Amino acid sequence: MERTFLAIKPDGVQRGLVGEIISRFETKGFTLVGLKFLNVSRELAEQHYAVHRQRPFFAGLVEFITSGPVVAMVWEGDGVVASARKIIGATNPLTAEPGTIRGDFGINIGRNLIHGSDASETAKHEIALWFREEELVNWQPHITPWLHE
Ligand code: YYY
Ligand code: MG
Repeated sequence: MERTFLAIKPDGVQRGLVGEIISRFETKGFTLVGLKFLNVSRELAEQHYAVHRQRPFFAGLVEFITSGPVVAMVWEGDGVVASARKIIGATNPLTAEPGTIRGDFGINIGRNLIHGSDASETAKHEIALWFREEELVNWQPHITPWLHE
């Protein structure tokens, strides 16, 4: 079963949007398999955003993501990687479609509320970076027959 890594960034936590954001994935029908609330170390932040190392916004991004607690999550379901990216919306909240998390709650690219893995391979890498295997819960929600034929 496909999995993705999502993280509610410090702005989402500080603005009291944790419940609202989790709700979008829960009501869609995806399955929560990992959840933790943590202060991100500089080392983890730099590893997580390693692909952006050379970009001008990298230092500010690491500063921001380590500035307050984040909610790190793993969600499971068919097509969850691409679907979660749609639910999250475009990187810049100003141009993100209304109805998406970023489109509904943000106005600035440096405060875009949530991270979501961009591909299945990236998701595997990010899940391993943020979670130990025993922190992930394998379970079968009772609602499954009402979501799948
Ligand atoms: O995957 P996504 O979060 O939508 O965007 P990325 O292109 O991977 O960039 C990661 C992160 O960096 C983005 O969520 C905000 C920040 N950022 C920025 O502050 N300024 C930019 N011009 C581009 C990205
Ligand atoms: Mg990205």
